Amino acid sequence: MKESQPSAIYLKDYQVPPFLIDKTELTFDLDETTTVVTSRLHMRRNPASGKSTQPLILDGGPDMKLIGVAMDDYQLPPEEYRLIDDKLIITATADEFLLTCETLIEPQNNTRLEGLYRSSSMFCTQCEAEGFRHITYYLDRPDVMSVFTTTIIADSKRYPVMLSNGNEIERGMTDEGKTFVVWQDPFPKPAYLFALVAGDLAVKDDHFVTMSGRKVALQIFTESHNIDKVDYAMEALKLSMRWDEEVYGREYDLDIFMIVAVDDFNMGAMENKGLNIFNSSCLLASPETTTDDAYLRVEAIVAHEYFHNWSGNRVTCRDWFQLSLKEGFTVFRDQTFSADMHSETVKRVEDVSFLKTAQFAEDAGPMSHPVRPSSFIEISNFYTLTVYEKGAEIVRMIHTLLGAQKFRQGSDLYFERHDGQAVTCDDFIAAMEDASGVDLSHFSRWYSQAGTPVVTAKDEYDAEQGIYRLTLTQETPETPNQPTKLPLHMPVRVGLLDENGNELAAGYQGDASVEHVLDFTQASQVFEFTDVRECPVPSLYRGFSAPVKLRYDYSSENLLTLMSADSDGFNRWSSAQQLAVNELTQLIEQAKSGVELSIHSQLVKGFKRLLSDESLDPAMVALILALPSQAYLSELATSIYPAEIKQARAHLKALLANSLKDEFKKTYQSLNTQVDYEATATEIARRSLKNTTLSYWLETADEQALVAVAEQFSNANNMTDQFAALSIAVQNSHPQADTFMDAFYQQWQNEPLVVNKWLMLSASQERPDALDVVTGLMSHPAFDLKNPNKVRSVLGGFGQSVSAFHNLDGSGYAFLADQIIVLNKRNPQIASRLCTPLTRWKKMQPELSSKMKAQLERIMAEELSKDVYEVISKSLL
Ligand code: B3K
Ligand code: ZN
Repeated sequence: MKESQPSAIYLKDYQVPPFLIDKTELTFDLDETTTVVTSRLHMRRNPASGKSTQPLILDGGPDMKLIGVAMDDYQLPPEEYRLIDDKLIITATADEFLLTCETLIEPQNNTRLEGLYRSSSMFCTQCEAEGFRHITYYLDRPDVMSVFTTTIIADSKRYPVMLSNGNEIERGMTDEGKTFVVWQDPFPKPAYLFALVAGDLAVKDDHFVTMSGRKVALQIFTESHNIDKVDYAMEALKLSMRWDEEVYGREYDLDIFMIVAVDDFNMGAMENKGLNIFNSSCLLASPETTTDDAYLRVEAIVAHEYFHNWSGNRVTCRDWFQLSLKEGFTVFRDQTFSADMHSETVKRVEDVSFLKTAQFAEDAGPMSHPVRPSSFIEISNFYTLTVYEKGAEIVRMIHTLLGAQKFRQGSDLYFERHDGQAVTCDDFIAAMEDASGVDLSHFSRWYSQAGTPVVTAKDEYDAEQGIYRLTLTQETPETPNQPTKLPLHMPVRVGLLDENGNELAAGYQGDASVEHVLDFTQASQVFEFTDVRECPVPSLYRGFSAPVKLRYDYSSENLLTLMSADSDGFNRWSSAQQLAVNELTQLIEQAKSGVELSIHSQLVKGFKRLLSDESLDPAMVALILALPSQAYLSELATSIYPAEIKQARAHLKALLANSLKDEFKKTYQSLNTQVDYEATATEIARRSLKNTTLSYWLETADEQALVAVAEQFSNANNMTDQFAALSIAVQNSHPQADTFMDAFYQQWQNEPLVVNKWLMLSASQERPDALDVVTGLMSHPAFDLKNPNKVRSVLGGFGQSVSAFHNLDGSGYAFLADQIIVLNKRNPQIASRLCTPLTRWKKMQPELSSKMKAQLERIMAEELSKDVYEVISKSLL
C-alpha cells in the first residue's frame, strides 16, 4: 500500500479555470527512442475567475521530462518554476503571455495506452479523459478550449501518413531531411479531443455531400493488410452523417473526416475532432471474419463517434462530472440510429437486456454512483454503464415525456445556445424545458440519485363501474453515500389487454386510447382508468419506458398471454423472460437444497406457439428463445450460487430442447439456406434464429444434430455461422469440439480479431482443467499482455467459465487477482476494469464470498494505481 492514498475530487468544488489558452501550437518530432514535444500556449488570465494572483498550475505526467520552459521570450531559470506531483507551477505571470515548453516522452515505452503511444508500427494518441497531460504540460480540463495547430515531424519512409485534427495546411522538408506536416483545427476544443497518428497506412477514400451541398472528404486508414475490411464502416459513416442531418438537423463542419484503426486500444473508439481513432475490433468487418453482432457493433460505434461531433465536441462538458451530458445523449442517439437502420424492437430488447444485466448490477454494487457522480478518485473509472446506458435512459425518458417534436426543438435549442461552449447536464435540461414548456425540475433528480428504483404495481378492477385502478409504489434502495432516496419522476407507458390478448381501450384523464403515458412522480400513486369493459391484463412499462425493476404478481397464464399477443414487442420478450425467471428461480432453489431438479414448464407451451407463428420477426423469436443469462440471474439473486444457476439453466434448456425437438429441428432446417452473406436485418435475423434453434437441437444429442453442427462448422461461408457452430459444439460437449477448436485456430491464426474470439471461447470452457487451459493461453503465441483486446478475451472468457472461475477452492479468483496485480503497473485502466467480478463479493454465496474478499485484500496490499485503488478500496468498505 502507498503511504498516502489517492484522494477524491468533488463536483461541489468546481471552479472556473484561472487561465485560458486561446491558441495551442504543438510540434512533435517523432522518433523511436525519444520524441520531442514543443508547445507554445497563448495564455491569459480568465476574467471570469476573479483570482488575479493565482499561480499558473499546469497538469503533467510522471513519464515526461521537462527540458525547458519560457515565458514570452524569457527562458525561466529553475528557481522560477516548480515541479510538484507531476504539476508545473509558475508563480509570477503576466495577464497575457506566451508559454513555451519543451518535453521529452518515450511513446514506445507507454504501456498505459494514454497520451502518445505506439501500436504496431504506428504512433497514435488517446487523450480522453486526462491523457493529454502525458504529452505536455497543459490545463488538461474540458472547460479550457483552444484552437490547435499541430506540426508533425518524422521520417516519411517509416511514417508516410501523419495526421492530426482539422485540415492539413502545410507540408515540407526540414533541414535534417525529415518531412513535416502542419494541421490546423479551426474549432476551439479541449485537449481531450486532440489526436495525432503517424504510420505507414493504407487509406480508403470516399466523400459525402452535406445537406447544404458541401463536399466532405472521408478517409479510413488501416495497416495495409486490413484496408479491404473498411467498406462497411465507410457505409455506416455515410448513413450516420445523413441520419444526423435528417433527425437532428446536424451538419458536419470540417472539410475532412478521418478514421484510423489501431490494434492496441483501451476501449472501443474515440471521437477526436475530425480524426476518430478506433480499436480495430470496432471498425474492421468482412463476412468471413466478422460475426453479425460485430457488424452491428461497428455500425453503432462509427455512428456514436460521429454523433459526438455535435454532442460532445461542438458542445462539450464543463467538467468530468458532466460526462453523461455527452455520453448518455450520444448513446441515446446511436441507439435510435441503429433502431432506424434495423428493427426498433430488437434493438430495444438488446439494449435493455444489457442494461438490466450489467448496469443494474453496477448500481447494486460498491461502485454504484449517480449518472452525474458527485465525486471520483480516478475519472477513468467513471466511463461506466451508469453514465452511458442509464444516462441514455434519462434522455430517452425526456424524449417520451416531451414527444418527438418538442424533444427536437429542445435539442435544436441546446446545440444553438451552447455551440462552442463547455456546459453541464443542467444546461441540457434547461434547453429541453425552455423549448418545450415542460417542467423537468423533479425529473432532473435522475442525474443525482444512484440506485435502481423498485416499482411495485398492484391493481383492482371494479366490474360494476368499469374502473381499473393501478397503484404504483416506488422505492430506491440505499447506495454508497446515499442512504435516503426520494421519489423520481418517470413516464410509464401502459396498455391493457383482454384475456385473449386484444387491446382494451380505456379512458385516462379524458383520453380514450389503447395506450397511455402515466406521469409517475410520487412514492405511491393511484391511476384510474375508466370504461374498462373487462378485468384487464396490464402491459406495464412498455418499451421499458423507465429503468426500474418492476414487481407485479403476474400469473403464468397472464405472462403467456402477454408473450404471445401484446402489441408491444418489447413486453412480449419481457414477459417470456419473466416466465423463464420464475421457473429458473424454482429450479435454482431445488439445486441449492440438493433435490433432483424437476419442473412443469409453461414455457414449453409458449415456445411451441412461438415457433409455429410464421408472422413473427425471426430475430424476436430468437431473443425470446434465449433463456435469461447466467449474469442476469446472478444480478437478480440476493445470494449468488453460480453452480446452481448454471445447473438450473442447463436443466430448463434440456427440458425445452427435448420437449420441442421436432420444432427446433424443423426451424433450423428451414432456415439453413446457403446464400451469399449480407449484413441486413432480415439476414441477421435468419441466422440468429437458425443458430439458436441449432443450439437447442444439439442439446438433445440427436445424431443428426451432431452432423448438422459439424457440417455448418466446415461449410459456413461466414463467421457468424462458423463461430456459432463452434461455440455450440464447445458448450454442448460435441465429440469433435476439440478438433473443431484446433481447426479453427489453424484456419484463422493470421487474423488477430478472429484469434481473439478463439481465445475467448478457449478460456470460457467448462472443463476440469480449465484453469490450466487459461494459464496456457497466457503464454500462447497468440497472446500479448500489451493488447487490451487479448487480455479482455482471455480474462473475460475465463470469467464466464462457472466451474473454473467460481471454483470453491478460490483458485479462479486468485488467478484473476494475479493478473490484476501485474496489469496494475502496466495498464491501470485495464487492470481496474478487470476488478469488476471481484467487486460483487458481498452478493456471493458464503464459501465464495470470503475467497473473493481475500483476493481483494491481497490486491489492496500492493502499491496501487489510482484506478485500481479506487475500485478495490470502495469494494472493501
Ligand atoms: N469518449 C470515448 C471514451 C473515452 C474513455 C476514456 N477512458 C469513447 C466514446 O464514448 O465515444
Ligand atoms: Zn461516447
